[in-house]
Amino acid sequence: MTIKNNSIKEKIDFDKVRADFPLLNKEMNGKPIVFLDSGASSQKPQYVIDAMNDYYANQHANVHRGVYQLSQEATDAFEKSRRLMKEFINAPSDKEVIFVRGTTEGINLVASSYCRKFLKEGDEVLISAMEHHSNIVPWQMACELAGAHLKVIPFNDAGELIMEEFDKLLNKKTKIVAVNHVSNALGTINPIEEIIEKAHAIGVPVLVDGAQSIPHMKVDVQALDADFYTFSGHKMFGPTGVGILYGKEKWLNAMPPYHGGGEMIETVTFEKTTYNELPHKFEAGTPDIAGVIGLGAAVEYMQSIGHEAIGQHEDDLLEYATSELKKIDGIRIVGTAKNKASVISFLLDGTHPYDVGTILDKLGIAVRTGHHCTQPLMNCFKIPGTVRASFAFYNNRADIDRLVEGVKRAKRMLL
Ligand code: C6P
Repeated sequence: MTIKNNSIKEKIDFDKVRADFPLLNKEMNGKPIVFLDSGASSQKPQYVIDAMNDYYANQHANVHRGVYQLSQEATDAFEKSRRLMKEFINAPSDKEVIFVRGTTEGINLVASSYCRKFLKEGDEVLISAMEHHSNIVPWQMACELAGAHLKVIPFNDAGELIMEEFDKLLNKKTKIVAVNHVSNALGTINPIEEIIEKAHAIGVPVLVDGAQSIPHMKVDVQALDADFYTFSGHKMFGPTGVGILYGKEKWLNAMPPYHGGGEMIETVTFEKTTYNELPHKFEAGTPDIAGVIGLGAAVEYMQSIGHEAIGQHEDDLLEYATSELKKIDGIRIVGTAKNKASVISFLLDGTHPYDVGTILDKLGIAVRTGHHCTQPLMNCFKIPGTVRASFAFYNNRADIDRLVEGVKRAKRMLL
């Protein structure tokens, strides 16, 4: 499969795009699958699958180690992915693009390494009430270790951060702010530009959890001026087990390494070890080489469609799905922010999300049910969880129609 970069803004035929994803032609419970759980993990185009197979069949060797041709070819393919990613997020340098296992590891790396150096007793870490557990627990652990305090920005009934409260919470004791760009449970797109600007005004760095933004929108880490930006490959049409931590060089240089082992060292003696330069200082051990190569292919694939086309198509789906679901009596949409990405969480009066999800499954419709790893958020809304439909550019209006019909059927069966 060959692809070309859609930088000249050709009109994209999304039916053809959909055909690139082999899994979307499968059935679930005897029905053609409607896959509406891309927020959990997206499907993979053949282009990504081929790139990974090709590496294992024709290129496999360890990277950064061998003088022989095969190892050098594998290293070139691996480093090509880093360059592709650098351009994709507009990082100033590929030294600032660290391969990690995913968003969770990216956040843990910063929470562990940055906080070991910079977080002291009495300091504060500022997060929001709509964070995924991955952007809560690592900071709790770091605060516990340092004797520091975790502070939380609240949100309003629509699921939008209350920025006046952020202004009050941000202060000289704050050592880092960590917020998501897009909420996985609500779809809210947070005003991270404003958060970063205000935090920088008093010298506080910001980590952005980009797990749910990167599949949907153009991310330019320089324009945002983010200090750290982290995301997972598997939500952006790439493989599982690989992701990115972008970090400004000044911070990454100042931070101690996270994991110790091969590749991250310059010299080792029993008395003392000196560390490798960036990005290798944070990449101990043999990496997920096939994953990194697959992630590079995912970047090329997304560029072949273009962010503008992706954005327009998904906005249309979000608008259509929201208006169609709202027509069903008893539907409550949880997360009604003005600025939203293609996620719809909802409840059906008098039913449990799990029961609705189970009926949808029997109809071939894959949605996620439960707290979506955001228990504190659910507690704020005083609900146990939601049914969540999350879209990608391979979805279409027919998928939404099947969802709406499925919810109506669930309503008839459960009430
Ligand atoms: N959210 C969801 O269904 P990992 O597991 O490391 O790839 O991503 C963790 C993560 C961090 N932040 C946000 C905002 C996320 O949405 C996720 C993953 C999935 O919503 C699985 S729980």
